[in-house]
Amino acid sequence: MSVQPATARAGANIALVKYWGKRDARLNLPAAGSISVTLAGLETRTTVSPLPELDADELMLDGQPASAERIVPVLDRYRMLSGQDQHCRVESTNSFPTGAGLASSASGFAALVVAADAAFGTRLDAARLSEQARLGSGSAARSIFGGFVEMAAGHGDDGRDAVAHPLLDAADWPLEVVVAITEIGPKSVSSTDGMNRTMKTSPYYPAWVDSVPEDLERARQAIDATDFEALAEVSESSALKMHASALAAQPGLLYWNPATVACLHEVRALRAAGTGVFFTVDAGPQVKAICLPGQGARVAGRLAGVDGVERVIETTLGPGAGVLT
Ligand code: 2P0
Repeated sequence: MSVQPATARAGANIALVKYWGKRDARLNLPAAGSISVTLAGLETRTTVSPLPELDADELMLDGQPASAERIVPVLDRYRMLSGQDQHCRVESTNSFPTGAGLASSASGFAALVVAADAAFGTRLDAARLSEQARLGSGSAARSIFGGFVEMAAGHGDDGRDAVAHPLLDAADWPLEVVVAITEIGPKSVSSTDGMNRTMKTSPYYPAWVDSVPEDLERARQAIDATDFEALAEVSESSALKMHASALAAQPGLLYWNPATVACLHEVRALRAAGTGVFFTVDAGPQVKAICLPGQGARVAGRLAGVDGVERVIETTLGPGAGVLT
């Protein structure tokens, strides 16, 4: 069988119980589990095309030639699994700004492994696709699935059990998400480097890791009961603890700008006044506001008016990664 061109899409995801730290850097094995929501509107579309004349893999990212360094190991594994020694051109397009703390590596690697699976005809099941995505980027393992998703830290050394699984479909609790962009442009320190520095130098890192299992249990129960207030409490706490561990690294990782902090206060003021909304922040300055169904537009309007917010993106929870053609 020959390698066929294939296109896949995957949504970005936002962790509510955060992933920050690895137990194995080579295999991207997380030090603890995480829980996320997959988004509908922020997505990557990726086409993998075999090109007989190529003697190396090529990457086009948002229409521009880019380094293939991080995708070659992914394609190498598909070449090994399928027994086909074919180099490929990979064309990947994001519907949102790349490298701005909006998890483009998550949707990017999820779309890539699903497109490569179709192109090479390997027909991996969802758990194995999640494993392949994790090897590209830890958070990508979660974007294989839609709605509410849990990533397991796993126990083994080979990473086969460090994969994600779905907790609840988006349709069963259609929360809305507003992203407040407070700074356009790539973030100052990548997640990989930031978590590495936190692991090596932050005195709070062990306490952070120890606190995650209880947060996972609280979040699972909140999702199971569709209890928004309980999910709000555990999610804000997880985000703030993750940033506290990073702030205590040497030198400290300060991902926030003044508008980030202003948005956190705005979200808390909205919630205190009765709006169903809570915040989370990843390794960058953008604020993600998770809203009860029907409340996204109101939250977007308020965050758009915060000093320093460049733009807001409104979206909903969405499906897992899938093949388009
Ligand atoms: C998360 N982040 O749970 C956390 C919170 C950012 C902050 O997963 O090194 O790009 O490729 O595994 O997946 C971003 O980290 O890092 C991330 P690698 P990744 O969403």
